[in-house]
Amino acid sequence: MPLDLSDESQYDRARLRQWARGRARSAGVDRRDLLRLFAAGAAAGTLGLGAAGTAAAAGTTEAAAAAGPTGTADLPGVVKPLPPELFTIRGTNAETKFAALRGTGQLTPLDRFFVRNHTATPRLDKDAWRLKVWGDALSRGPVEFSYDRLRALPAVERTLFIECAGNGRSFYTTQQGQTVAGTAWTLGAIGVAHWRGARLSDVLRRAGVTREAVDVLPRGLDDEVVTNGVNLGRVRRPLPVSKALDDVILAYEMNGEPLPADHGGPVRVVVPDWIGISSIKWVGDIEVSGQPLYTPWNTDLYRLFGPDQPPQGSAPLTRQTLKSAFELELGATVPVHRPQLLTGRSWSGAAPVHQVEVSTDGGARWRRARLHDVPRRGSWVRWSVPWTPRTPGATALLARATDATGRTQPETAAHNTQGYLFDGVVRHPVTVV
Ligand SMILES: Nc1nc2c(c(=O)[nH]1)N[C@H]1C(S)=C(S)[C@@H](COP(=O)(O)O)O[C@H]1N2
Ligand SMILES: [Mo]
Repeated sequence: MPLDLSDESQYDRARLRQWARGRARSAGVDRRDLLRLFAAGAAAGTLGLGAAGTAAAAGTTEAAAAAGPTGTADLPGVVKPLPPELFTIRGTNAETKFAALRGTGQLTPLDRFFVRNHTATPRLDKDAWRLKVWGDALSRGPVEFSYDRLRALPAVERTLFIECAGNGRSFYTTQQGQTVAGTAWTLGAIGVAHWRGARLSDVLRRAGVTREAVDVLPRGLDDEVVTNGVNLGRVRRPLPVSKALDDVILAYEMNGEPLPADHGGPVRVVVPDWIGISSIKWVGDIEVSGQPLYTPWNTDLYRLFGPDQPPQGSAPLTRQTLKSAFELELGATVPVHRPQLLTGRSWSGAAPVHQVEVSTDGGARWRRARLHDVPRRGSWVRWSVPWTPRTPGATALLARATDATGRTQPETAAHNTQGYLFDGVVRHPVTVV
């Protein structure tokens, strides 16, 4: 396949052109600036795009982002170590190896939780950090929250996954022979953590959110995203006010620890069940708007594009889909005639997963797996199946989940050009020797 799946930037640029043509009201990027930029042949970010929002909000973000990004030898831009037994590095990102989850509990340990960074992890000082809530749909705004003030609000705790919309993307190509753009994840762009934080709804109510509010736009304090000389501004994606007031968390703890830098410390947004981009890390300000807001992340990115979709793409993506993964390397070697326990995990953004079936003969016969967790919304279930391989040679292991809405993973996933929401049954290659 000649396509370079890891080249997200070329693809982003093409999409951005469409967006500039079609959108009059945008948050954080001035439409005229964008058009000038395109006319100038996408000269490197000289127009100062992305100095977004109010001057006050911009001031806040700069004050808090005092220190520059720091990285490790493993990947500049990521703070924690990324040993090859635990992670596969993909561009600026680190994918969790599912084999490294075998024997761990329901929660993904912090040392192996995947990292998806558009740029680099910023080092923020929690005492200098401020969250500014502003916009035209507040009766008591703008309001600022320090870390201590946020922690003084009533705390909520939930076990929830964060999963990239592109998780499983590489299987569109390897299983279905289709061209897709974006990071070539296998299945490890997901982690489950126990989060503790304040309710976004409590913060919005204290800022006097009005009935006119339509969109809520959290924005990260990490660097502005520049792709091929086009400055998209800081990472930000609007949430409908209904979701923002429902179950969204401003998290400051992950698995009982202060939120690690790579996962958005000191404070990130956690949006239950929705695609990972919704859960903005290093949140510095939140705009509450009486008008719908558009950013690159809800216009040309994170919608479905393709022949079956309207030209502007599907509606912005929200809930995650259904998947299953074995806790085993792809292409693992397993000994013949030796009894073993196959283990894995299944999850859905729509409902608890209550049934998992496994095939060890390439999909001819299926057996029900034993579930090791009580199925819960927003998390995954661990499962196992005993297996004694009888014949040497190459074969495929398959796992397919069914969630409480009655949906089962299909044999093939519906193609879209950016390879989002893969939900097909993965044929996991193994060799019996
Ligand atoms: N500020 C900011 N928030 C962000 C991102 C980012 O690059 N910057 N990446 C998003 C994407 S695409 C995903 S999948 C998740 C990944 O969260 P994690 O790195 O903690 O696993 O964070 C989201 N929030
Ligand atoms: Mo993502």
